[in-house]
Amino acid sequence: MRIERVELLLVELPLVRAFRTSFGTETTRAAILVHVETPEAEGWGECVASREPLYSSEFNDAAWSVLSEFLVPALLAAGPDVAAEDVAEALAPFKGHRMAKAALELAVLDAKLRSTGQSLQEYLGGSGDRVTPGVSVGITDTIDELLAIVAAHRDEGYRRVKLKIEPGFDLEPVRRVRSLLGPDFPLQVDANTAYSRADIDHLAQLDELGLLLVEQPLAEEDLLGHAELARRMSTPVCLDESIVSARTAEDAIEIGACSVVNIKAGRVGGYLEARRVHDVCRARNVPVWCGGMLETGIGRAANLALATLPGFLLPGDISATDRYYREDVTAPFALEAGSIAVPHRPGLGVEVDRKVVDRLAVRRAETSRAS
Ligand code: OSB
Ligand code: MG
Repeated sequence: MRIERVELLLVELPLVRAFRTSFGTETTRAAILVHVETPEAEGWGECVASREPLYSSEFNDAAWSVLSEFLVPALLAAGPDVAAEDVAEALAPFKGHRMAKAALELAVLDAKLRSTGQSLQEYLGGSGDRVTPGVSVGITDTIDELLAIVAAHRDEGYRRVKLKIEPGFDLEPVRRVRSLLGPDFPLQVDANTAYSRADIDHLAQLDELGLLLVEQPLAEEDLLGHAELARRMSTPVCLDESIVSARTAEDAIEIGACSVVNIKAGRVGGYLEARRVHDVCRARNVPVWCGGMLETGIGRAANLALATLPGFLLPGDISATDRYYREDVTAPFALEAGSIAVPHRPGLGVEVDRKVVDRLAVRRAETSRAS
């Protein structure tokens, strides 16, 4: 790919409903979109960082800075022709900033696939026409409010619910949702690192609620704490924040810190590394599922493709567009009979509406190849 021009656009999309987690409340998603132009095709990528470094250390201003000052120049300097498979290596000298790197790699990959006519699903090695997603439900002020939201999602056709929990909003709300949904409905919880090793006995009480898994209860770095927790509870422990590469996935599984892995391409530095995470988990019979970061249609299209790889054995956080946004930068993804169609057209398989992007953009930058 000869990349002629790279554009960064920070867009703001109001959320249909405020999304509260143990780390904060989001009412608007601010996302950096990456647009690359090559003679053959354009490509789009999305950075899953948000405004503040609350989920992880990455945040939009840092991602913008590292992209414009270091990553985009390094990509353009990597030669007139750079393959999507070489992007990660060209960016590797710069430590961390995986979400920023993933966005740039996805844009290059999309351009390449659009030019060769291959879908991202086919390129990644996935198969199938539809994905059965779950829905991630934020913390609410009251349990009644939570029950109303969960009931509405169940009635829309979602077949797996994930509840956000935090100290003070855990056993009781989950118990009430369990009795609303009945004993067999797939239900799981996500603490986004809100607990400590001192809470292990408390967390073990979740065992009586028949959960699919408990996601990232302890700190990002606390693999041994998660291993201890996994020994002391029967509910499978799943890691999200802790898994930043195929290497960390392998290590976490090896020491018994998790028996399920949430894969987010942004968190691990791109869709190619995400596939490697999938591969190491699959080789060890560890089921994976596709996490979400309130993506626009760009990241959502890519996640749908990723979620069709064979090791994705649990429903992912890839809900329909209307669970997040009234207006998106692509055509909406709809839930039909409990599932969402996977794009099959080249690249991401979706058209980005440039007019909407331009209207929602609050910041822009562009870099062109010098010669
Ligand atoms: O921990 O999975 C998470 C959203 C933002 C940041 C972190 C997380 C989430 C979600 C929402 O749970 C998933 C989605 O529907 O996009
Ligand atoms: Mg999570």
